[in-house]
Amino acid sequence: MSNPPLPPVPAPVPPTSATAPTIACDIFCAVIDNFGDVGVCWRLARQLAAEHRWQVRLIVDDLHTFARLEPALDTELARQTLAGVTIEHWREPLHAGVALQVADIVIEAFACELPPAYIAAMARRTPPPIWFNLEYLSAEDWVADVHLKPSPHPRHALTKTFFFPGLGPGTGGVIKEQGLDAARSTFSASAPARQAWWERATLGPPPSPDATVISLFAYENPAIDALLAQWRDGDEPIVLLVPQGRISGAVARFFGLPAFAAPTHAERGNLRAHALPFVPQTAFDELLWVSHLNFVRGEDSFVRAQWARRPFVWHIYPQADAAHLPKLDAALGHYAAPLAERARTAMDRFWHAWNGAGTPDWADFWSHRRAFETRAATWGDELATVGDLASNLARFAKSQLK
Ligand code: TRH
Repeated sequence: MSNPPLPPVPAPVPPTSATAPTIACDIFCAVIDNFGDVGVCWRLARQLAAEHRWQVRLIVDDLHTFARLEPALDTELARQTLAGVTIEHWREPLHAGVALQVADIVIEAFACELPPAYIAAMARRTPPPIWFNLEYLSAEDWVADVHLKPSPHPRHALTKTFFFPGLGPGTGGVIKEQGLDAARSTFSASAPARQAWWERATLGPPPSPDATVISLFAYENPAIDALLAQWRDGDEPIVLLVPQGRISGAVARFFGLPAFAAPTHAERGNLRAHALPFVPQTAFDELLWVSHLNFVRGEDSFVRAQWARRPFVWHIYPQADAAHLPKLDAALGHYAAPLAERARTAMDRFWHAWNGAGTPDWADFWSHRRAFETRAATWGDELATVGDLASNLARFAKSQLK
């Protein structure tokens, strides 16, 4: 049987020569670990190129990690163009962008420290570039106070502006492409598109309508065993979708398998689990859209889960000295605030249990499913009022260009 055509996914299109970009932007990205650093930068680069018509160059130190998100990338090339973005392999310590061409806008992602030679070239440029440090996302209140604050360079006549993503007013917002809501609606309204997704991802038909579909993208997590057991022993059928990654080993152990890699399926009691391949970033949203509940992590998948307008559980990136816990609470402060007390407490407990404090209580959490679904939709509307990160950044940058 041939698959019906899929709806468009929100991959921005490159600019055409008729609308030649006029603003040049360099984004520097150092991959610390996992996929979030390059995941955020790649999304931002594509959006600035496609929707703002900027001439974007993305300079990344780890092309192998990048290629997991964008399989069209050739890891052997020093320079290539994809989706209207020039991609350069950042080879430290000497490489600093071909011929030290300094763009109008320079984005240093996540304090990755620009090469000194590039900074010197920035200082020689007239006028100097608009220089941003793009920070990690945090929902904490102080973010709005420091967003867009300038910091003069200690030696050069350059100013770095701190750009803080956030979930509330006065912050930089989070990334959202113009076509994202339309793509989600089209996909969700199309039974053939969803059917094709299930056949492609699980090599089988969609689950029965009474099943609760859950996606699981997480770091290693000691709470997983209790949760898998509760799903197995629960009253409702659960279909679990597990993209290959750091939690796959624990799922394999639960089912007594040597590994849990696509296309493995496993079943115990009321739990049926599918191992999924890691897909290109442009296909990741569909996993969130076919699921009733999404477990997400880090930064970029956390944001995509919010735009999916479905209930989700966040596995926050763990930091030393539990520095991540205030960030978890700050996010809950925004997201869970309008819920009735019992639902809010259940969400709070479950998110904390998933982040190391206590044992998750699935029955209690999911008894508030309808309230969570309603909140997921109203939260999407609220978050949209902050404006999308790329547009917020572009507007500020243009206001600074002389
Ligand atoms: O991978 P992450 O944990 O990334 C990060 C980094 O660890 C970073 O150092 C840290 O500071 C930051 O989190 C907070 O989680 P994240 O941000 O959700 O990135 C995952 C990316 O992987 C996201 O862009 C979605 C993408 N993805 C795919 O493209 N295909 C897939 O199949 C899956 C499961 C994910």
